[in-house]
Amino acid sequence: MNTRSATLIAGASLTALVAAGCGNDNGSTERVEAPPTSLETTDTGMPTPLPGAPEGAFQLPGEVGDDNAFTYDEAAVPVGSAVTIDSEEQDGRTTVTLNATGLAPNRDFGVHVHTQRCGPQPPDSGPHYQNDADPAATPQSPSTDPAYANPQNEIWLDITTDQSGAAQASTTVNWEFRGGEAQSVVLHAQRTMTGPGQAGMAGERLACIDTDF
Ligand SMILES: [Cu+2]
Repeated sequence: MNTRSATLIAGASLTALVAAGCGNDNGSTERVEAPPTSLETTDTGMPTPLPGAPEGAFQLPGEVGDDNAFTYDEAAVPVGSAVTIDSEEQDGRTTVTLNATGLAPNRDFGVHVHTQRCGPQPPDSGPHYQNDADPAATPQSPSTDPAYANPQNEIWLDITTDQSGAAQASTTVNWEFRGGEAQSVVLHAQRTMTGPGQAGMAGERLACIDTDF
């Protein structure tokens, strides 16, 4: 009986693979007959975005690729939701635009450009990118001085999603990025605060997307 249920599960997995567009019609029969370990290997080797998921779709940490987009909170940032970031530099100015789809509807997110690439843990993306770096900031105590942690010296792209979970934001600053020092965009749980001692803070990190600026 164990063998039979294992076969059924394998069959169900195969259906999922085919539905995801990753199956090979000609190989279907062979895959059904493959031992479960082989199917598991195939499963983890699959590209992770869901069927029809747009580029930049969020995944769970651990499914590491070249350009990661991790969700740390599947309720707010479901697997398969997506954020695309465009950045244009011209004449010493930079415009960054965000387009989001599939996020939790009707809620706020604080959004910023961070310095490090996304990792399995929310803090991996490091502090905010600043044009003029706050001399008082340390790795343990990031800048919360409004003279530095503000939307002219950092990139802030706070959003409020509509009822479908979509949102757009755009910001323009009077500087260009230093190459390689801004590597991700982080979605936080709250709108970004601006007061002394809390400027730039926006609650927990819900998701992170690798972005080369
Ligand atoms: Cu941030």
